[in-house]
Amino acid sequence: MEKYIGNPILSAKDIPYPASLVFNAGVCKYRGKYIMLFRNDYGYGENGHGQFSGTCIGIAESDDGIHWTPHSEPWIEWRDEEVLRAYDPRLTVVGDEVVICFALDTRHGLRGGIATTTDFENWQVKSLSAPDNRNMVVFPEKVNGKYCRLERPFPVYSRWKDRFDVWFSDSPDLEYWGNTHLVLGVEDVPFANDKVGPAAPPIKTDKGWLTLFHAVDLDTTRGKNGWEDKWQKRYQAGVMLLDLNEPWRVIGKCDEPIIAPTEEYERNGFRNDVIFPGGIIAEDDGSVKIYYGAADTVVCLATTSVEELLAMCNPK
Ligand code: M1P
Repeated sequence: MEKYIGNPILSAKDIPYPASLVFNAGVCKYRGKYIMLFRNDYGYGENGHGQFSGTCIGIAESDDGIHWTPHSEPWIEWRDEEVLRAYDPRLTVVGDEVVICFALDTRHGLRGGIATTTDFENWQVKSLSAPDNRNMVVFPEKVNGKYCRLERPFPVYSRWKDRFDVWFSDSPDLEYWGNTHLVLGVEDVPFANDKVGPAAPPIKTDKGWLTLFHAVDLDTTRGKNGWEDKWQKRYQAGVMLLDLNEPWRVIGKCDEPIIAPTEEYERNGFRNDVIFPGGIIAEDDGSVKIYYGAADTVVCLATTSVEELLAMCNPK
């Protein structure tokens, strides 16, 4: 795993409209171009200390997946009587369309959204989950005739406050979701004590579905950390291998983080020590590009290979 020497690959200074934090991007390779949708929290301090005046999703394009050109306008800013904002997009090419997963803050809870597009100009919302749920990501092909997704609901009554896990559901049409299974619990990850959640879309290999997750540990001795008054968590990236036919079954998993916050741009920002992968591209030569938000402030790139990721998954 190598962090790109030119990191970050996208940050607020590159954006031709108001931007404060540019992070947590989804990326796909579609019709000959790399496309990125990224989160932009803008207007820092305008609504009081530590507040942003808005969040939008921006779009950027690239010919090589490394050098990016943002469009002159945001892609969407979703705000209405019920929805407060949309953010943290993830992109999966399924057949000839792109499935977009995103999180929505609403007046009645956090919802996971799924939409489709074929041109990034017109898009149709297919489903919005019941609250509270987010970090959804869709598999690149159907399994047993169904679309599949990983997700991270927020069960606050049964597992005390922060104890959030990775779950699986499937759907005949991206609208109706069921066949729900627990995939990965916080207790299954030695470097998490708070939550684990889905990251970038799974990659199909002959050994299984290779997929990243974020793993969060909380340390209350950390004190003030980042721009926020109090931030005591650390986000790191892990990888696991899921069964090809029963993708809720973990058949391999890393024992240590595969991307940990070590660099200045990961250790210091709005929230220090956050690695939040949302995009992955498996290239034809076996190399892999991983896109991750660093310190909730910038978009970064790490490179590896399918082979190396598989080797990190110890059989379970
Ligand atoms: O600050 C770290 C992350 O916190 C939230 O993620 P989660 O789903 O784990 O609660 C989100 O605000 C995410 O964007 C952010 O990177």
